[in-house]
Amino acid sequence: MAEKFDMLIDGQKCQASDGATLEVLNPATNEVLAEIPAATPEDVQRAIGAASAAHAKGEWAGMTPGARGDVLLKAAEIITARAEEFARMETADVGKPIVESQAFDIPMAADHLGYYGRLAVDLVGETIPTMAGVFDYTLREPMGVVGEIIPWNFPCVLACRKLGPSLAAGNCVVIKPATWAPLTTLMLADVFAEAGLPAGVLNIVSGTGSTVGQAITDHPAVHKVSFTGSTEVGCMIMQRASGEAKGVSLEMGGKSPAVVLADADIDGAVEGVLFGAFLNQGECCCAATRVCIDSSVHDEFVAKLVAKTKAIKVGDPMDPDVKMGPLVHPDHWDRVSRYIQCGIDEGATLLCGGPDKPQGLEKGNYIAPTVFGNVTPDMTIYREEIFGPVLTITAFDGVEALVEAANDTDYGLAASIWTRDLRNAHTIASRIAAGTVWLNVHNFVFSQAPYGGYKQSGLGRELGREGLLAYTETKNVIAWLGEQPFAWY
Ligand code: TAP
Repeated sequence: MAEKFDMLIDGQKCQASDGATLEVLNPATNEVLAEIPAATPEDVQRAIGAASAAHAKGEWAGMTPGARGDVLLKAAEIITARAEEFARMETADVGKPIVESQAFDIPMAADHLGYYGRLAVDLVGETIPTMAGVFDYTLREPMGVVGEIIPWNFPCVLACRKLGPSLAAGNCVVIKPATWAPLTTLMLADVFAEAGLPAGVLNIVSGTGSTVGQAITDHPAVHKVSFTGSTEVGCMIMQRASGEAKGVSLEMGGKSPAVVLADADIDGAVEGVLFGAFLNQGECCCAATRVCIDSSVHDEFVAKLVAKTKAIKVGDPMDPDVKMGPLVHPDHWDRVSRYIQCGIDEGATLLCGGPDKPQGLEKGNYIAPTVFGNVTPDMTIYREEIFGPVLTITAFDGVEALVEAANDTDYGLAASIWTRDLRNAHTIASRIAAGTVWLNVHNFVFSQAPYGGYKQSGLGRELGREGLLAYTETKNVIAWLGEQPFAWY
């Protein structure tokens, strides 16, 4: 029988007020894995009311930063102690290989909370020299109620990426997980209760984007909406939030290039591009989806890459030998499969993989890792975000053409450069319009380093110190200390 999950409003685990639920499918079988509450707009109203009341009460923001940090550190500790349970749930829900959930997702989620737990005591203002008789300083204050909306590809990581800094800064939160993979986010209710977070400070509301997401975005008591997801929905959220001049931060889509120069270590580049392209079935915002390679090393790279891609074991994500599980949902499988067909129809060369389910894996949303050669920059698969295990390879002549190709996109989330030449690496890094540039590696993200996009990939930064400041208001306090009152008239 499908497990029934609760949401969290005002410290109480609950179902939707009208009892409505949504089914969550196991992507490996498409059987029902769980039932979650489908919150109504009134439920969202109640959650935002609870967060507003908690903010007005001031208990959380009024605690010492060290005490707030301790709650986050405790939450990190609980997740770590329950890591295997969280990892298995993440894999069952998203379809990602269990080895990835164990090695990356759950440790990184705990690391995000731990990092912001430690940083909470370091949220400091400045003193600003201005003029004689004036003392000017800044205070970093919480914004109030923050609405957080996350996607389905790294649910636990991305929930903690928002909860860590927003709670460390003293805000109260209403968070909405994605409908296709909400389970580990709902599990965080117990984690934070056990860690000692006061009731109402964190509310977790499940349901569809059009009902729950929109109600969070539109509510006047929400001071900031922090969104991770597609560029299309992110831009719509920005528009809707503009009416009340709400704060908005957006982490959105990508079409990140892997730029392979003539002097690259080709074996290293092949390994790195595989990790960049196929981690999490390619359902990764910063995935290396476009290889832009110097013509002189194209053939060697392609031969080695295709051989290694064909050897990737696709199958049951709970199998520890599997490195590629199913896509998250049948609708998403349709979308990725259509893109692959489109690549074939537009004349790219299918080097491995394809639009059909691999033999014996028809029940789940499986797609074999797919590589296209002879891809030209006008092709749909070169330009649009596919969000699946689909890699395109395009040859260019020389550094200038490669840099131009890397920047020839509406997105600007990330890029990697593969070269042995230090000077080239750093010079090109400065010329690429992307929030993260990796040199001889791809897909590395750290709690302490800022992450976010240029162009249509986003607005604002998460992680690092910048990620904490993004959940604060700066108050400037200007004091007149002169012996006589300041007088003009
Ligand atoms: P979206 O369809 O944009 O959904 C993201 C979240 O927004 C979900 O919780 C969704 O709810 C909600 N939502 C949908 N419509 C909404 C509305 N009208 N108002 C408010 N919220 C709404 O993205 P996705 O398919 O889950 O994720 C894939 C996308 O996320 C890709 O483009 C990927 O690049 C991007 N992404 C970016 C990053 C970073 S860090 N830049 C990280 C991960 C993913 P439902 O689930 O109910 O639809």
